[in-house]
Amino acid sequence: MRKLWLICVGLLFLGSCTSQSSKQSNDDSVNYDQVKADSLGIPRGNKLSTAMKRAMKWPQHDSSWFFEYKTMALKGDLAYEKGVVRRDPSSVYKIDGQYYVWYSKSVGPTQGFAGDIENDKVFPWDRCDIWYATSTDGITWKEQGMAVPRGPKGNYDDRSVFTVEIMHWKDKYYLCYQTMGALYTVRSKDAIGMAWSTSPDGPWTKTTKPVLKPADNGVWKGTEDNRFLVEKKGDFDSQKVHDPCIIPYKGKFYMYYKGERMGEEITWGGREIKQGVAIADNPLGPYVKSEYNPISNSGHEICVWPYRGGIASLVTTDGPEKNTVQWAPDGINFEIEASIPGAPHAIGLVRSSDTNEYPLAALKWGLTHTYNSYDYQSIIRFEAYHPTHHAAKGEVGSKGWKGNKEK
Ligand code: AAL
Repeated sequence: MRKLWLICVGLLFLGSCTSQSSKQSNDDSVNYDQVKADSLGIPRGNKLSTAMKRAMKWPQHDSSWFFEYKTMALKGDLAYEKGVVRRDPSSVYKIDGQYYVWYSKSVGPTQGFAGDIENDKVFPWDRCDIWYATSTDGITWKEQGMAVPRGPKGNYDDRSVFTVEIMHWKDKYYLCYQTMGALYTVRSKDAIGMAWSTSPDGPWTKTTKPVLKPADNGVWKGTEDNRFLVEKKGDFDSQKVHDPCIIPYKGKFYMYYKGERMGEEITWGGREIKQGVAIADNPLGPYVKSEYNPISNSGHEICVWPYRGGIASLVTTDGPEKNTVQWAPDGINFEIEASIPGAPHAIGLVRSSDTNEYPLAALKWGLTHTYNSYDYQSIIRFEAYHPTHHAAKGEVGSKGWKGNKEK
């Protein structure tokens, strides 16, 4: 008897599930667009699943933003060197027939935060200076030396200068980069610094003060050096401002950056990371954070380029919208254009190419970095291409992808 009762309850439960799913698979004739439905393979009729209703809202069946890529090792001085960290390459500029790149460089293993943080190296990007290299083919590189060193003891940048970007504007070059002042603790806040020069070979003049700082509206809980314990988390960039990249845009200078938040949590897409933009009238600032910040809900290193009057962005690594290419007609309001399998991170784009040629022209080739071990990273090259078919080996069309190499 008890068994029969349990079976009845089970059947009732199944019944309610079925009626629930048929409720969800209902008519969506309001948004139904026959042309789009044919293109996207959305069934006719009035029984659309939630996934199909969502697909119906996609703007188009367009693969022009979709890419795959391959990576390859660099040669010469930027080939992997044990005991040395070279990471976070800047954009690449072609100047007088030579490609230039700037990057973070440090030596020795990472000890972390458990030991003597006054003398140890807590991260691979701790105790870095900014170095640069040149190449004629983008594959074999010659390291030219240090461009920007850490500041003197007591300065806001005396512990590390790292994750650099370059902007060429009129007759000057501007490097912007992350800075860390001693002591580097788990709760340390950082700042963005800048240096300018009339030549890519320097000498570089640093601004006396940071050009961007974290928001000052979070409150730590207690005194333990623990970044997850907070009374108040504050804005998305209450602890760190990272990965600056400046784009001259609409007669102003848009500095895109990544924020890290005090009390960071894990979301349904991983780390709680967002990006923002700060805007200035002049390259050296002052940079004012946009009222619309944050302008992404995901991402890690900034990778942005101008495209057809707007700004495109490759969002990687963290958050629910990681591994997507997005585009904002106004540099602020981004929409997803494509989802990229395992998108390359820490990218340095080749700024000399015409990024307006087609959506992904900026990504024909560029630099990225790889973890040879937790301690040591090296810079590598990527080349993106636009696949036009998915075909088996030997199948007609299996070589049918359009190369994306620089012309
Ligand atoms: C990078 C960047 C920032 C972080 C670390 C070094 O790739 O996001 O620079 O601080 O990792």
